[in-house]
Amino acid sequence: MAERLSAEARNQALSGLSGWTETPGREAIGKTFTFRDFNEAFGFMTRAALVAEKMDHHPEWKNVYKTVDVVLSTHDAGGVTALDIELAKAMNAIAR
Ligand code: HBI
Repeated sequence: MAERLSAEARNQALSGLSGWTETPGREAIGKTFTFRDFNEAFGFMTRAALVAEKMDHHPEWKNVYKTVDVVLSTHDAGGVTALDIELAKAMNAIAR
């Protein structure tokens, strides 16, 4: 089971994750991705979903037209773990 990161480990990891920030009021990290249109946004979600499934680690996300709001947290650990950092990195690579 992935271990919850300390605040400083989380902030350290965030410094290498462009666009991701701590989620106010939650032990989680979040980012809003904006794409050219819905097609691009949903294509991103499709690819990210396959990575999440392979990791067995899933995002909390909301899509409105060309934006995708993502929140990552490890429910089992009650906070942010290396799994969230790994999935965030993968999402940034997909959205590049
Ligand atoms: N995804 N983000 C996230 N956090 C979890 O704790 C989690 C998950 N996907 C599957 C999963 N846990 C399973 O291992 C069960 O604990 C639900």
